[in-house]
Amino acid sequence: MEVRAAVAVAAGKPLEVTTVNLEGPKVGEVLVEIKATGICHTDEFTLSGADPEGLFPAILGHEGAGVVVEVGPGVTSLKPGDHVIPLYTPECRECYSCTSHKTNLCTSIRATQGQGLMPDGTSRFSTLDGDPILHYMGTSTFANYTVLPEIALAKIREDAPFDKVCYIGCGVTTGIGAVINTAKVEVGATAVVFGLGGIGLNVLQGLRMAGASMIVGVDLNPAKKEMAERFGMTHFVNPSEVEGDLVPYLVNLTKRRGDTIGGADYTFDCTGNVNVMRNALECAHRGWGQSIVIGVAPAGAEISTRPFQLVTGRVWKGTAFGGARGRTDVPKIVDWYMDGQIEIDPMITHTMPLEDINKGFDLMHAGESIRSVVLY
Ligand code: NAD
Ligand code: AHE
Ligand code: ZN
Repeated sequence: MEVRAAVAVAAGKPLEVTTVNLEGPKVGEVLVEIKATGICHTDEFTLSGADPEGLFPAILGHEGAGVVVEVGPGVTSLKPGDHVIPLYTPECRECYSCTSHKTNLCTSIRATQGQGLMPDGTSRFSTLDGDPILHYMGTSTFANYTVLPEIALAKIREDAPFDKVCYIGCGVTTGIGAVINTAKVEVGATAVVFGLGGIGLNVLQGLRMAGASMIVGVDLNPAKKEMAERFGMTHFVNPSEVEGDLVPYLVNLTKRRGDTIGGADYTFDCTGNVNVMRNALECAHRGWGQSIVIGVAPAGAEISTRPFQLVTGRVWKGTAFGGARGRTDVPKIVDWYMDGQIEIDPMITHTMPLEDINKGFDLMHAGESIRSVVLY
């Protein structure tokens, strides 16, 4: 069938909105009509050329929601009409990783997914001339129809609005999951969140849900302060306004009564900047502070710190998709939203048709949006 898609033709070039061919679902695959998709910083990261796994031409997008149109042979858990959220971290429930129950990083189709291909090693997308176009993160939600493996779809309730719950496909789950699944933050904890964008705000609301007592937000853009306060931030720090080094400033700010050292129980990097990651680790409390890396750093970037930081009990951890097992956890997060336990609407600051998708990237570059959502 012919579908409308925003194609990433080359690194650093705007997406080209055009008509492409999409083959129907093969064994174990599902054709989904995408109704809405968010634009995450990771899409920008790959489009910029900074992603070591970035391949072109490809159809980006990994934060979608839609409806099942057709299922391929062997698909048993989904049927046409089901409402779904695509999962860039699938959940096969059979591989060594899934059955370990130690990680959400299902490995059953990761190799082909990283090559922009379906599990059988081919692409379903092509140009009208028949040249292949690659998938991205196994989801390719910047197209109004896409094909995914059955194990990469979470079935969700039908009364959930696509234009909001698409954000659960990445940002909401990543931020809240980093707090609940990865850090396992306890009531009364102190926390510092670096980067108050689409991920950082969800870390904030995760911390609020977990009952953190002090939630410090750090961002170079002062315009992020107001929204961050709405999502639970108790103290705002703009590094460019801090006299002296940021780390001792934050260590002192998070010092509790009776503590002579200071430092936060939990810190989170939501910037992808390796210098920020180091600061985040080093302002975690001596002896037990955990620092969670969420941001995705460019090809070639490396983190560093004095090993003494770890010897003295700080813990450096990372998280992908907030440690969430997508088919199991995503429907529950949709319920949280529908029940009013988490907020999404204020973070969706802009919506646009697919034709204007590049404006969403412009708004992100200008720091003017939290989430832009493309409505099909
Ligand atoms: P965003 O652009 O919405 O937000 C980034 C924020 O960081 C902005 O508010 C910006 O002003 C701030 N910032 C940039 N440099 C800073 C600095 N030096 N100090 C303080 N603040 C700074 O991006 P996002 O969508 O929130 O994504 C954030 C990061 O998380 C990206 O690297 C993205 O690729 C990554 N990400 C990771 C996962 C995962 O599963 N691990 C999931 C989604 C996104
Ligand atoms: N391909 C990049 C890394 C990109 C990355 O870290 N992706 C995150 C999700 S970001 C969502 O916005 C992730 O889930 N990673 C786990 C995985 O298996 O890809 C690189 O550096 O090679
Ligand atoms: Zn994302």
